[in-house]
Amino acid sequence: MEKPHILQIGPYPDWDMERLEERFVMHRYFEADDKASFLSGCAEQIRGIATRGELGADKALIEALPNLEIISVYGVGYDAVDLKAAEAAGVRVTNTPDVLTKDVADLGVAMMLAASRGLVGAEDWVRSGNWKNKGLFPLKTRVFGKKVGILGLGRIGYEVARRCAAFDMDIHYNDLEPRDFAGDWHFVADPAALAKEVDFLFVTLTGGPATKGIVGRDVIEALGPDGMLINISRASNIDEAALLDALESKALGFACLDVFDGEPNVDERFLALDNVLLQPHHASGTIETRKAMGKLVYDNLAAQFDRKPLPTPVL
Ligand code: 8YV
Repeated sequence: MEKPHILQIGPYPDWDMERLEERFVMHRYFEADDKASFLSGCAEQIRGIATRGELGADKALIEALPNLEIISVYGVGYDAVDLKAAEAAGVRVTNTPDVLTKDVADLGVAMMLAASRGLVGAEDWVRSGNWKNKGLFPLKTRVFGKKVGILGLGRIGYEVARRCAAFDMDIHYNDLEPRDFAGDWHFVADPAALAKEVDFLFVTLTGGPATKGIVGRDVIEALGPDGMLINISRASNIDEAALLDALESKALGFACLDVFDGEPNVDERFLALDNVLLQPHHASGTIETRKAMGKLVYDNLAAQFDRKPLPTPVL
C-alpha cells in the first residue's frame, strides 16, 4: 500500500518522527524557505496535515490541498485551525486532550508558587553573593489561605483548582454556568467580579473568537496592584496591550505567562519588567506528556487512513 503523504507544519521530537516516517511520507513544510513553491510541489499528494496547537492550519492552507482528509493537532487547543474551512472541505480535525491536562496545571501552579516566593530572584541572591554580602532575601508573599480564581473550569481549570485546594487556598471560579462537580468552590458569574474577589487569577479557558480579549482592562484592574495573573491558556484570551500598561504602571501586581501574542516573538516591553515570570509556552512540555501527545497525533492519522474511528476527534 502506498504511504499517505502528510504535510508537517512544525517540528516533533525524534521519537515521533521515527514512527510517523515508518507509516507516512512526511513533507517538512516548516523547513522550507520558499513555502509557496514547496506547497505547489506536493499539494496534490497531501492527504493529512500534522500540526501543533499554536501553529494550526489556516483557510488558505486548507484550501490549497485538494486531497486533504485530516488535520491532526499536537495540542489540546485547536483555535489556530480554521474549523469552518475544514468543515467546508470535509476535512476531519483531531487534537490531544487529557494527556496533557495535569502537566499544564502543574506548570501554572508552579509559576504561582515560584512567583509568590520569589524563587528566581532568590536563586540569583545566592549565586550573586548577595546573601553573603547584603544579608537576608526580601520577604515574599504566602499562598495558603488566599483566594484563587479559575477563569474557565474545564479539564485544566479543574486540575488547577484541585491543586490550589491542596495548598489550602479558597477556590472561586467563573464559567458559562456553575458546575456540579465544583462542590463548595464559589461560582462568580462575571470575570471582572471574579478578579475583584481573588488574590490570584488563573486563565484556563480554551482559545478562539468566543474568549478573545475576555481578560480586558476591567478584569486586569479589578485584580489590582496586589493581584497575580497566571496564563497557561492562549495569549488571545488577554488584552496584551492592557496587560503591559497595567504591569508597567503597577495597576496589576504580577503576571506569570506561558503564552504571548506573536510568540515566540515576545513584546520587548515584557523583558524590561520585574513583575513578570515569563515561560516559553511549555506547560505541556514534559517527556511523558509529549510522548503521549505524539502517539495520539500518529494514532489519529493512522485511524483515518485505516478507515477506523478517530481516537480524539474535534470535527
Ligand atoms: C502546544 C498547547 O501545542 O496543547 C496545547 O494547546 O498549546 C501546547 O501543548 C505545544 O507547545 C506543542 O506545540
